[in-house]
Amino acid sequence: QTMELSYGDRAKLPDVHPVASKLLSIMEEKQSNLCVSADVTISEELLQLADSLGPKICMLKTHVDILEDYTAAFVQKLQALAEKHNFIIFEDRKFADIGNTVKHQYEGGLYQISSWSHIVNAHAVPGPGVVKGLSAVGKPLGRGCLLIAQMSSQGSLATGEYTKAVLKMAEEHTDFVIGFICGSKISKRPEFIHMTPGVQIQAGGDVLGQQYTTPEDVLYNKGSDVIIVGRGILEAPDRLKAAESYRMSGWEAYTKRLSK
Ligand code: 6AU
Repeated sequence: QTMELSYGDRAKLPDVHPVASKLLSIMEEKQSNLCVSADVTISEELLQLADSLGPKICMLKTHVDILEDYTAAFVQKLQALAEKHNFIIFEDRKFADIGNTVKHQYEGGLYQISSWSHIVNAHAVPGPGVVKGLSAVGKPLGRGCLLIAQMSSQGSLATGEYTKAVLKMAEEHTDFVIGFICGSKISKRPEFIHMTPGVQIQAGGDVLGQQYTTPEDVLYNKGSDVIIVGRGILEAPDRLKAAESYRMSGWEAYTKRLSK
């Protein structure tokens, strides 16, 4: 029976990636393992969400390619809000191509993701080249990457041996990969951060295959570190109240786990 390290302890591990360390420190300080998935299509609404929910979250996840009015000025404002409220920005781009292509997609194009997003994620399907390509751009900027080891959607192919291979790929690139998108804890290495989407107060799903589990299940039973919540908060009558309730149940489940 070994005592589990707290987020704060893990932030101080000698081999922890700087971005992972920053996130873990924020989690400890703000008592929040909540990442809000800001899946809205108007940039003003996204900024307003970031400003109002900012104090409750450790991280804000974006899908910039669903915005209908994206501008460079928008990301500057988002960065300012991340500073103001002390949260990490995670662009959920899900890179999944050969190294040379993802390098361009990460650095260039309309969005220039590497210039503003602290964290991005990638599918491991292409093999290690996808990590090497992203790392060529992101490492010099001090960015971090999550590998998608499992998915929350029904019928996901990211299971079993695939998940194990993703874990191995992560272990071979710890200078850039800081953790996973996953349903449960898959690595014992405390420097890795496990992040889980498909979370709502009530288990269930949507009509397009999304499957939901509860914060308690994800953080206490499954041993993940961060809950990623979109519609559970976005579709609530009072988003701030909903965010606070996810923050609180997330934090309670985590503290309960620590004293297991
Ligand atoms: O809470 P929801 O269902 O409204 O939103 C969940 C968010 C969406 C998805 O694109 C994303 O989480 N997501 C991911 C991520 C974060 O990579 C992986 C996955 O397996 N399932 C999932 O829902 O923005």
